[in-house]
Amino acid sequence: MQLEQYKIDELNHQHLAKHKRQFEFIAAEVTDLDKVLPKLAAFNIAIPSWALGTGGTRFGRFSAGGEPRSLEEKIEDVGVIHALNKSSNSISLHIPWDIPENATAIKTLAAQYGLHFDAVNSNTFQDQPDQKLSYKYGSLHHADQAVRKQAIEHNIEVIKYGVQLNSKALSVWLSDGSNFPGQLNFRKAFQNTLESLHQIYEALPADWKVWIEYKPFEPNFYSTTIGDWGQSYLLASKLGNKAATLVDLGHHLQGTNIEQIVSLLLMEGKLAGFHFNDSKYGDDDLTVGSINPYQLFLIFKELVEGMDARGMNHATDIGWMIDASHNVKDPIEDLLQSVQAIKIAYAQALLVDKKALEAAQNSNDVALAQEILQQAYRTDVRPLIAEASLQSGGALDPIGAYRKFSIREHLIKERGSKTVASGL
Ligand code: PSV
Ligand code: MN
Repeated sequence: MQLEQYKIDELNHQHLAKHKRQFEFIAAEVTDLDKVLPKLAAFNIAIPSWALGTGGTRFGRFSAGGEPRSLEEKIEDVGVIHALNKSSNSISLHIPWDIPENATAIKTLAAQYGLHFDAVNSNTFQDQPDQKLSYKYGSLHHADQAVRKQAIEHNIEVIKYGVQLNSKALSVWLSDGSNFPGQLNFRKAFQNTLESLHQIYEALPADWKVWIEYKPFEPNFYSTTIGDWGQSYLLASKLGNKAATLVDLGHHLQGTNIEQIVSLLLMEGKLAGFHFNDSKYGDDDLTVGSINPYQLFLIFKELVEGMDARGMNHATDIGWMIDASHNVKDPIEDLLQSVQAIKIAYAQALLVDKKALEAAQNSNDVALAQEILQQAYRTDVRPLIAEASLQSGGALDPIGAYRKFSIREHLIKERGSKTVASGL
């Protein structure tokens, strides 16, 4: 379904007076408003093709109804999200869950919604029905060269799909690891992974990157071959400057200082991008900002400072993406909430008084440093985000608009209540 602009404009109009009051109140406090608003308007977060259906656990999966049945319908759903928030202008495909059979037609459809294609993701963590060799004991790290070869060829095929779609990066997450001590020779597993990634790296077009994601556990519960940022960084450094580390917020053990990891990767030019989500226990894939919004803010504070130090463009020089699972929520609502949470953290990070913070740090004024950070964090920046959305033609309140237009009800009518989208 295509959301007509006039409907969004009409709805915005009904809430305009209230919005203007709220916006003017906060705008008076922001020193660089003329710089902050365009940055917020330019900031986009990619939507993964596998997050448009309801997720689930191994115990069950409950459809939201009206789930997209094809890649085309997934693109339509991202189109709805982008029409409402003007901040989700790309989609990231997971192969073979979403194979673009006719790339030209898919690109044309996406363009109708103002969308392009973000990184393409390979999948060597599941066996496909027509697959010769199994990934039960891993893929790129496998002891058997024939399995490694099959996994390398799959990644090269994914790059080819990506080239047809004008993607610019291959995102690799391996589930390779071991379940019991003694199962694996760590050094051999690492060397095999490096050698396999090297062959994939060689197949990258000149303007492409490979993003190496890490994760400490699941589905393996004793070791993971790319288990943390150190292992990912080591691989990325050995491969060369087209390789960098991808940080998925859920892929850390409890208490890990993610903002410090981000800051150092950025300093070394090795931060490829993000998979945003939130978690309380492990890789919970909860809505971004639903559990620990302060951590998200602290991450963005490092991002803004680190990107500015390297003269990077906030909107385009890092891959921003959501990687979440919505077991009980409407996936579109969850994604809208996630994008809003990311933009809130970003806006708060833009408000940090950098000079004052630097002075406090240099004089070891710990209390003042905390005050400065929390002054920004405790600012209600939502009217700034609403204003940026309004100026770009989006909704002042994307979720409110989604509900007002009864979009899920329309999708159920069109697609049925028992559809199941491809993905995990
Ligand atoms: C693995 O948990 C992961 O975070 C990787 O990014 C996969 O591509 C994705 O989730 C699959 O759902
Ligand atoms: Mn991920």
